[in-house]
This record gives sequence, C-alpha cells and structure tokens, in this order.
Amino acid sequence: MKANIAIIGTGGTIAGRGESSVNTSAYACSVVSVDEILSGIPELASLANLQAEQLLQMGSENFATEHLLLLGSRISRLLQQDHVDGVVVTHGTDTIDETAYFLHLTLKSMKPVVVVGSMRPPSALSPDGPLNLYNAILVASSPASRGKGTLVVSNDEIHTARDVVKTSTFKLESFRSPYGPLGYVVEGMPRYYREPARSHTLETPWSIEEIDRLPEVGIVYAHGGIDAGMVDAVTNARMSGIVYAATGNGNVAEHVVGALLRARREGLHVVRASRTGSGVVIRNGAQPDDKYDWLVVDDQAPQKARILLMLALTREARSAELQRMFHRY
Ligand code: DAS
Repeated sequence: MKANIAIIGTGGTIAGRGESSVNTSAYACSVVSVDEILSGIPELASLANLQAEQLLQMGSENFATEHLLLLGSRISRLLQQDHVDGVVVTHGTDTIDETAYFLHLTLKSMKPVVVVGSMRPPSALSPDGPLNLYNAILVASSPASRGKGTLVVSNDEIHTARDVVKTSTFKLESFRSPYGPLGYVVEGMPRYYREPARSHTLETPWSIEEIDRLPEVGIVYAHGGIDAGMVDAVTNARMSGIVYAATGNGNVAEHVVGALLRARREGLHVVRASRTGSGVVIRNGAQPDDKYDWLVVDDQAPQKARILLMLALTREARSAELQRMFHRY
C-alpha cells in the first residue's frame, strides 16, 4: 500500500526558474509553485499518495522566527492526522539546516519529516531538485525513517537535521554532516547505517504547540582585528543571547573579552562557538567559562547553536541547565 505524504512548499531554488539552462547561479528564486514542481515529475505519483500545499514562497535567507513557528505548527497539525504517514518540506538551501534543526527539536511525532531543496533550479541543465524530491518522498514513505526526527535529503544522502550544514555555494554535494550521513538512497531504497545519537522530537522539552514566540539571539563572527563594538551592538539591541563564532577552539581576542563580560552582566547568555566548521569547544578550555558564567557550544555550528539557545531560553535561564542542553541536543 502506498504511503500518504503531505508536501509543503516554501520556495527556494527548488522552486526557481532561470533564463538560461546553462546558468545555474543567476535565476529567479521561489517562483514555481509546489503543484507545478510536482506535476513536472510524473515519476512521483508511483511512490506515494501526495497532498501538496503552498505555505510560503520565499528564499530561505528571508526566513525569520515567525516563519519557523508557522511551518512547525503546520507540520505538527499534519502529523496529528492519522492518514498522514510523513511530511516533506521543499525549502531553500541557505538556511535549510536551521529550519530542519528547529523542527527536529520541536515536533512531537515518530513520523518522518524530510526537508529538501536543490542547488540548481529546475530550468538548469542537470537539475538536482527532481531526484532530491523523489528521494525525499521515498525517505518520508519508508517505515525505516520513523523515529529518526527531521531529515535532510540531498545528493542521494540522508542527513540528520542535528548534524547537517550547507558547506558550498554551488556544489551538489554541499550538504555535509561532520560524522557523515545517516544513510543513502540507492536505486529507490533508503539504506540507513547510523542512528541520530542526540535527543530529538519526543525526547526534548520543546513542543511547537506550546511556543508562540522565540527570544532573539545574535551571532557575532570573529576575525583578526574584530571590533568589540560588534558584540556591543548585540548587547545594545537587547537580545537574549550571543553566539560568539570564535576563531579556532573558541578563542576570544583579549580586547573582546570585556564586551562579552558586559553582555553577560546585562543579562545576555554568551555561548562560545567556533567558526572552523568542525570540532568541539571545550568548557573552561580557551576561556574560564565557570568564572565568566559563559556557555560552550559542544560541537554545534554557530547558526544551529542560535536555534538551540533560542529554544533553550523559552524554558530555562540557569546557566548550568543551559549548558546541559548544549551537551544533550
Ligand atoms: N535562495 C536560496 C534559498 O532560498 C538558495 C537555494 O535555495 O538554494 O535558500
């Protein structure tokens, strides 16, 4: 029996259209409707019973917290319907890793949720969207995908939302997880080789149904010669937290320490992360976090640490508990 899969369109390159088939960078993003995308791939009909809806139509660089909340609530309502076996979201690739992680932490269901995009628009020679979407529907339809949280399917790979990040501006293999994908889609079959190790969906304290707003958290990207005023700008904007995407293993330039200490005094939580793209930031390693009452990110990318801190702050203000969350999710 075919699975019933709900498809939610939100825009992105997978919904783009270009003037020329040989130009894969200059095109209009988010102009093709999800119904048009589906009708352009007749092979999808044999995979599952599909119901599609257009929730948003925008490049994912424009996603704000209100869009995360809207998308999460809609998916949650669909997952509560008995006849829906899984949900696929078509999404721009720029912030797909942030949206997927948000859903991974806030949806309360064993049913598969797959977020999918493409690096090339459908109008390009060798577009990747059609096969990515085909594979996403296969993954969402597979009983093997249940209980794995939110997944990102791209370039024949199945990634856990926790780990995946976009790593290239144009390559089809842009989506990488530091520990590798959970599995592959090979010849129309999802094949899993690993399980997500960190808690998600049913094992987190956050339910999308209970969140109506998220606190603001800013990211400051460190570099040689950084002006400490970058940190002050986040503090002065009265945000609730700062993720400091530090150099190396979470080093903070001497002249920036004071600005981060001031941020903490003013009530913002300070999280040391790394701009390197992989590895762990060790608590009390490069900086005395206990003394300063700062947090460390564990191994998470700065943009996903921001999502986690926003969620964490909806339930918790104690530093020790916040730190525990970074080591758990
Ligand atoms: N416009 C970007 C986005 O929506 C690009 C993309 O989808 O790949 O994220």
